[in-house]
Amino acid sequence: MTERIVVVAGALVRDGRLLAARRSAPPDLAGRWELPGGKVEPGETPERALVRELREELGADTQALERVPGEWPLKPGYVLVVWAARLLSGSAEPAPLEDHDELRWLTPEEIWDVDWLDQDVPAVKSALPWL
Ligand code: DCM
Repeated sequence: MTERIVVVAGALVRDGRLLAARRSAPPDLAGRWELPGGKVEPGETPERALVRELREELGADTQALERVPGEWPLKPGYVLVVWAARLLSGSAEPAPLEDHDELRWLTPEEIWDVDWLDQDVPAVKSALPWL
């Protein structure tokens, strides 16, 4: 059996803007932008993993809303899935606490102004209807 590690990322939308996060590590990904998220742990649902990862990485309380259709290969054995998500009322403002060094809330016109990770480009395209 081939292990398949699912990485879940959030299309976190507020007021018609999408949150983009600039990676600070590892060196080959640093400086590129991504939808924030991380690996789903064994026994964890993607929705719970996303909420956990966004709390760890951004210090924010979020809700996973619905799956963005599609899945995208990362490195061998890894696949990226995306959920639309929102900030819960009363959440702290997202901040780049770990893994990232800058955040931007992008309007639809600004979406392609940042240097997205290659594998995130089709995921971001698929998330545009949620903006
Ligand atoms: N990853 C990605 N795009 C994302 C989120 C993560 O390509 N939107 C990749 C980067 C890592 C792996 O998934 O190789 C695990 O992510 P992390 O290091 O954030 O747990």
